Amino acid sequence: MATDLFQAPDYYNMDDLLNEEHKMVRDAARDWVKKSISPIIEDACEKAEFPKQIVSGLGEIGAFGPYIPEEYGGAGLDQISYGLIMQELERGDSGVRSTASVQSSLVMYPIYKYGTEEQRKKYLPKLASGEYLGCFGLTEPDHGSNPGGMETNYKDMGDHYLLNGSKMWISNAPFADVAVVWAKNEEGRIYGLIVERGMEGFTTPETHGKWSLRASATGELVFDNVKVPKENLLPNKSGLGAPLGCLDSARFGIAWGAIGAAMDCYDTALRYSKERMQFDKPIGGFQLQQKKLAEMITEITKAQLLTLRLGQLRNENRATSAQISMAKRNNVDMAMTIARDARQMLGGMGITGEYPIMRHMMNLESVVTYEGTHDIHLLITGLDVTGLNAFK
Ligand code: TGC
Ligand code: FAD
Repeated sequence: MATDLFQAPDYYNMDDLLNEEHKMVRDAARDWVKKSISPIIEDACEKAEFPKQIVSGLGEIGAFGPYIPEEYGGAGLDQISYGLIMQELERGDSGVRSTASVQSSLVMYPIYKYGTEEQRKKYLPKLASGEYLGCFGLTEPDHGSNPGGMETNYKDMGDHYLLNGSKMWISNAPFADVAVVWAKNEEGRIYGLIVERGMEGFTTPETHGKWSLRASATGELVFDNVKVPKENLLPNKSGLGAPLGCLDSARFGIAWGAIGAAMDCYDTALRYSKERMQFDKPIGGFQLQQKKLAEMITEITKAQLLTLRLGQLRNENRATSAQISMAKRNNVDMAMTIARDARQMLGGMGITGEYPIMRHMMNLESVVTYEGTHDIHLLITGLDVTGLNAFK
């Protein structure tokens, strides 16, 4: 197991723009990743195993529902703190960040925002502590980028709802205690339902054979005449805007998370470039390698500024969905480019698990696809600036 020597780059003194709480939260997450993720992550990825033992630790550091009010078990933090936690977790591994962002933004957020007071009290504290793990079912086998076409549906049976259909590519599904599932009612209107493990007819088969996000468990959600109690419907928002509202929050977290992965790749390549000798000098002394490092730190710095400003706008409730799309798309693309360049800088060593780069590189192939693909986010920006819809 390689020692974690990570040193976070801060080229523009971004720390000066953070308050004491931001730095405290960020440093706690950073320390936890060094202690609890770095020592186990390569092994978990190699075995393609979700390290279940991290769930309670994520709860302890406040990574589940950082911005959910404390009365429901959340940490009551602002959006910048949430972003910084996601950055640090993804510095460890995108799969770890995935577990936390699904739980926070895609499970706790809809229950908090669209649920009843009873639902909040019943589920949020257990999700915040990690006693419960949750998942979010939007994508279906035939409806990925166009979730509005979903076929999963429920019927009103008088004293309960009857849920049928299936979801696929669902993070956390194989281990989830609860699932927030999006389905159409008899009028074709989309609502969220809380489905619990153990309900008859509900299964969560695991998806195997992934070469990306291997430390995150992915699976299907299958509903075969599942009787869902009526009190499990999230009543306070309906339509596609309800799940998309959750995605705004999760995409914001990914925009920060991608910076973490990029930082780790840059930091690894920088250190290696000073140690690795070729032609009797460190490879960092060659102009071609310096070009890569200089471009990496430039792009990381730009991404840091973008997300910090977006965090300020989110704190003021002024960030638009299109602004979030731009940050998600830009930062994931930036991280992918940095991961590829960093891997090359390590030569043959770059493909081994001795260094984290190849793992980040493979993970980012999922991150660029989920929560809206690279192309979908470009079309969202295109629509926003032209007013013309190029989706359909
Ligand atoms: P469209 O007609 O544009 O919109 C339908 C309704 O939704 C509203 N809306 C939003 N509301 C809140 N936030 C947003 N970001 C919103 N975007 C749109 C919109 O105003 C409208 O409301 P109303 O009241 O008029 O009905 O919908 P469309 O069918 O044309 O689709 C638009 C499109 C393509 C942008 C959208 O469907 C989309 O974003 N597609 C990508 C799908 C996606 O991101 N799936 C993610 C699944 S979850 C996941 O990947 C988790 S991975 C987690 C992990 O492991 O970390
Ligand atoms: P498709 O929609 O079939 O897209 C295929 C290609 O066509 C893409 O390149 C896309 O950009 C392009 N395309 C599609 N429409 C257009 C268009 N109008 N114009 C131009 N190009 C277009 N979903 C959940 O609900 N919950 C989860 O927890 C979750 N976790 C995931 C975890 C992993 C590891 C992965 C890989 C996915 C996860 N997803 C989850 C699903 C993810 O959100 C979808 O994979 C994603 O939205 C894309 O859908 P798709 O795979 O069906 O691709």
